[in-house]
Amino acid sequence: MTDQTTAYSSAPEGGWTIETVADELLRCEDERIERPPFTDEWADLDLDTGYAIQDLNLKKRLDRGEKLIGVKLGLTSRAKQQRMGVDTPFVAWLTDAMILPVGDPVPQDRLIHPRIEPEIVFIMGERLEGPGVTCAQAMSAVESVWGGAEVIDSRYKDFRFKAGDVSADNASSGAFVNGPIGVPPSELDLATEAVLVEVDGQIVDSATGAAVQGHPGEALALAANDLARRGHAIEAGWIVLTGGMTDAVFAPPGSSVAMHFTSLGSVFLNGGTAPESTDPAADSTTGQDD
Ligand code: OOG
Ligand code: MG
Repeated sequence: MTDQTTAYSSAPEGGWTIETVADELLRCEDERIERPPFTDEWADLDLDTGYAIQDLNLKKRLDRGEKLIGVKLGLTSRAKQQRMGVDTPFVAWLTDAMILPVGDPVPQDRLIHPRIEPEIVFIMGERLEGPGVTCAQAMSAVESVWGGAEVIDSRYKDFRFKAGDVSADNASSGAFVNGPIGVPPSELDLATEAVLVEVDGQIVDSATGAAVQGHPGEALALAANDLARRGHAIEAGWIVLTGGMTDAVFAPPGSSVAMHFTSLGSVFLNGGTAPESTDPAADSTTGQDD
């Protein structure tokens, strides 16, 4: 994809550790390097080890000035689980560096191979602390519901990973943007709220909120309960991305993606232009031919 694709590090002598994987993942993110999954070399890198790596890198993100603004769920729909070959939903961190201002193009200059997926997004009115949180309790802590688009970007080549790899990689976090309308949860039926995914003028996929754990509130409850195991609560004011409702679509330079929600409006994302460090010939392509 870029001229940097071979610049990943091989396993240190003695094998990978939580610290060395964390460093390598953040370096790959900062330098736009894709690499093979660590589980190729470290078979015991499981979900919880991945969480320890994720938490270490959250600390580094905060130390360099980013602010923690919420959480995202990964692999909460069958569509995502089947495509990625991982069937465990899990939680990762959102910082303010991942906010994509409305109207901005896909930030190709800081991403490796972005893909976009539609998500139901919550803004929390109250703190939500597990364990034992139910869907109804979770929904009563929500202030508003939004339609959103997440721009995911795996540090793993071809998005090939196991649960431990992807939890370590902060669930392929990249950027996200919210739609134009936020409503109180009582104003709509989230299970039947639908989305149409449009790429370059064609509708390529669709789903309803029920695709996400039966109801996106179940995903929120799952996040609260999972975070409780890790000593965290979901705080008032946080943003929660409940997980891709459909498989993600590619977002190359020059593409045009829109997510049309039935009640929550449309989110439009322009694929932007190729970063200067990549093949200069890419400037003259539309992204559709490659
Ligand atoms: C993992 C990221 C998962 C979602 O909504 O399921 C995620 C991936 O697909 O690379 O953000
Ligand atoms: Mg997502």
